[in-house]
Amino acid sequence: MNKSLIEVSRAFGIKTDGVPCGNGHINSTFFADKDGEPYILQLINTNVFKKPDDIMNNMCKVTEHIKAKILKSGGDIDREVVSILKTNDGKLFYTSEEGKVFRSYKFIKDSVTIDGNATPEEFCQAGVGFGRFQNQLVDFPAGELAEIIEKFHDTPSRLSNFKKAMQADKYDRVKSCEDVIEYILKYENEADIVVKGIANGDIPLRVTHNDTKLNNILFDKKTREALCVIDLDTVMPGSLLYDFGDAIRYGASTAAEDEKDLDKVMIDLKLFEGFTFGFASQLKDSITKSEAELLAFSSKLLTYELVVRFLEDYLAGDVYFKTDNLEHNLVRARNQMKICQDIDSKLNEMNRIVKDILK
Ligand code: ADP
Ligand code: GN1
Ligand code: MG
Repeated sequence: MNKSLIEVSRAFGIKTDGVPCGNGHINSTFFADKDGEPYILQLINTNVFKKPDDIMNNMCKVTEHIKAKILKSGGDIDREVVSILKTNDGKLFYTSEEGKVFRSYKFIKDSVTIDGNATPEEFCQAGVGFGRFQNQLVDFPAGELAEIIEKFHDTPSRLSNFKKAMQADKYDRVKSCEDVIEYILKYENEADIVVKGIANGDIPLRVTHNDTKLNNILFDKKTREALCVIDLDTVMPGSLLYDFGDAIRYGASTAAEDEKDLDKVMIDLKLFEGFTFGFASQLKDSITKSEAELLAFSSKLLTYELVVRFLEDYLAGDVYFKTDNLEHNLVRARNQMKICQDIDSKLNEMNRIVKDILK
């Protein structure tokens, strides 16, 4: 790694000691510096993102589009959108001698990510941030974007991958997770509601972020207002419901995604209300009736999808998500299952909150 880091630093004209930054499950992120200014250096996980060219071209197009909007509205392009640092020879990423792929961005100063629990006000700001991001891309020609990971939020396709891993049971793990398998199979009939809606034209296809975890948005350190949406690898055509549901499943939970004590894991309705309010403040005029009807349900669907994905990875031998121990993915799957169950018991109330906010 160190040899790579020296070589990569030279390619971008930056310095880094390889100090890690943030808590992503996919890429590896490091603090860096260029002429006294802070930067981020990121090792792209090419096991997940197999075509770095496509990712960086998408990212370039999307950030340029957003930049133009920010300039028009008198905003600050140094703080409100990701700025890619090109290599010394003008490339969007660098492939090291050992075949590792790196990119670099400006580190957005005086910003923070929230890795623990947000307050309802902060989570409302997250809603504003992700809603604004989607609004900034409302006129972006979706056909210009490469599909980075095929069928990323296609829950039935996730289910079918999970079933294959279950049948193969390569690591003899099925017997340790029968409770979760039973849960997944019990609700499989709900898995196709959004993909079907998109296919038959009921739900509009938009340009969406697709990975709206709370730690994928930067907040202003002082004001705690939403500043900039980051982690743009999965920006591609999708549904507004994916961004809403994924943000809720992660950020409105009362506990971390890998909390083992399930009594601590619930959906906090104040957080749900906060995010919904912020999100709707940016998108109220464009949310369609069919999207509004499924908004609360999308929180369950996206949580269910993560039960399926974490359990599939557990059964396949932990090949996708970064894990700290052999049970990490199973713990995450049980945690997400508890959120699904809690959403089920609160769905009527969540629908009422959505209706109230959108009226
Ligand atoms: P991953 O795909 O692994 O989740 P991210 O792009 O989300 O990677 O980056 C990981 C973390 O690094 C973020 O949660 C955030 O804390 C920090 N980070 C990333 N980009 C920036 C940036 N431009 N400015 C400040 N912090 C950043
Ligand atoms: C990954 O990269 P990160 O940590 O923001 C994953 C998401 C999952 C999430 C679960 C490209 O997100 O889809 O919802 O972990 N990203 C990818 O925590 O698969
Ligand atoms: Mg991230």
